[in-house]
Amino acid sequence: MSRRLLAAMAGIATALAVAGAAYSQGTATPKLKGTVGPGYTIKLTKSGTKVGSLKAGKYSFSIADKSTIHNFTLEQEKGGKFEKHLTATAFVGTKTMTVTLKRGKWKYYCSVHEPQMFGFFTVK
Ligand SMILES: [Cu+2]
Repeated sequence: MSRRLLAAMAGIATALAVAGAAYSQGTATPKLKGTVGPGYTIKLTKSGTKVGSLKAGKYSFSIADKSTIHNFTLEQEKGGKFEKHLTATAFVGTKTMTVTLKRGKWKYYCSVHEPQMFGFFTVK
């Protein structure tokens, strides 16, 4: 391999690294915190405030599941079909995942005790 080609490849690698850093800085994923249990309670907060309305986009969900009888389920009720158990019923601990929220009405709940444990928020 020629020196010239090596130099060109190094230049491309540097350009890609710089572009990657700029990209990750420009798209900091907002963090949401979900808590379920240990009692019959479920909540979703952003910076300590209950989530009521959010802008559409990617969010990092950190779910603290404090009970073996509850789960944290997220569902888009209007405007889409997303439905997922972010934590399983038997699971206890914290799980973090990224979810893309689309415009519509969303619900979070424990699927075992849905009539008692739920909340809503709107994505605009
Ligand atoms: Cu439950």
